[in-house]
Amino acid sequence: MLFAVIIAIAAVVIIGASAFVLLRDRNDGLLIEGRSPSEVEPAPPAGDTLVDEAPVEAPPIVEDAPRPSFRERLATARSALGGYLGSVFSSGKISGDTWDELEEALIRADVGVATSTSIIDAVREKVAAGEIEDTAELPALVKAEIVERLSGFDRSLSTDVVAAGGEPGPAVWLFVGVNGVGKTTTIGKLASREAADGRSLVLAAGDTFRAAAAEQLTMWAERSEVDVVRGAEGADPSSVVFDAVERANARGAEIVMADTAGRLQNKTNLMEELSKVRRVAEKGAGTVTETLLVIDATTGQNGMSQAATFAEAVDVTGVVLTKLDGSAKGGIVVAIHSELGVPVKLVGLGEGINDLVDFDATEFVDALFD
Ligand SMILES: Nc1nc2c(ncn2[C@@H]2O[C@H](COP(=O)(O)OP(=O)(O)OP(=O)(O)O)[C@@H](O)[C@H]2O)c(=O)[nH]1
Ligand SMILES: [Mg+2]
Repeated sequence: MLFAVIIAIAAVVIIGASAFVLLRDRNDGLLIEGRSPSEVEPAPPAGDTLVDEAPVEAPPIVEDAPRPSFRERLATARSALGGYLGSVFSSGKISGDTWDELEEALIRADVGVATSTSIIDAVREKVAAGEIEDTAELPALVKAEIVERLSGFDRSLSTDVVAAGGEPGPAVWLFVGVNGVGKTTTIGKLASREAADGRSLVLAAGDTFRAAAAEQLTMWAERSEVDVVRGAEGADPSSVVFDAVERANARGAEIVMADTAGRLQNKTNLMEELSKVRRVAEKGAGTVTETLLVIDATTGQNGMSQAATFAEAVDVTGVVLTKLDGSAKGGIVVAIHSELGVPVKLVGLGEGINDLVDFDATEFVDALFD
């Protein structure tokens, strides 16, 4: 009898301990996600093997967060620039050293050698003309020179197929760039924004290199309830884009946003493939009205060398500069405009669906300098 009671007590203790461990592990799972339980995406239905097959990290869901401001998200870039320029601006009377220090500071902030030199030459002329004498007055002059280099660009995203030399039909926006810069995420964010504005869209999963890429785009498409056209893994990306244009045309959709696989700019065959995608996008009823080069701002001057090669392969109409919320120093914005002559049209300020904003030169420069 006593033996039976001991067994029963032991069983209760073991079951209780197991239940405690199980519950604690579940809670840990939620905490590791870093989100509250209500924000965690619902589990896929049983039997859905997509999640197992595709190791795609779902972008974080911050659907309700307001669109961020440059000021708020450029804090890291601002403090980097402040660190480089602070001592130059506070050194007192302008001397020969001022120019060397200013040049070094601008180059360290990713403005690029050629652009830094041209900014300094312009500022020096004003100082020589007696406009200012003290370094404390330099920031205003440097800011004005930067704003001038960012001015006069058309940053709108065009759907004007006739202006682009085409016939009435879907406008195609092509997204290109090296691996991991944020092409697919940008399309996801932009699709959400354009769909909310009442525009009809079709997404083309032109990254056929990895099955996971189409999955990732499909997840974004589902969030915005827009149509997506996919091909088999390894399929010709041109044919996927062609099919998406056909579908858009049949449905009277206004825009096709075409994703492409990330590629290194020195891979000639892959750059040729991109030129082909662009050509085939216009074989049917579509007209490419935007070719957007996506650049990761944290890659600094490396992004500039990518840009030149991409611009040769496809006629780049604008740049999407992503990850400006990260460790980017921001000066690359100036280099892109003055060295490539192409405007930054959109800026990525985070991973969430609302973290894509139109580029605004004055707001950007104020956020960097103030
Ligand atoms: N912080 C931050 N992260 C971003 C931003 N844009 C994209 N990302 C992240 O960058 C990573 C890569 O994004 P993707 O959209 O998959 O990049 P991709 O260019 O499509 O990559 P490939 O298809 O592999 O060439 C993801 O973790 C995104 O969440 C941004 O503006 N800020
Ligand atoms: Mg991608």
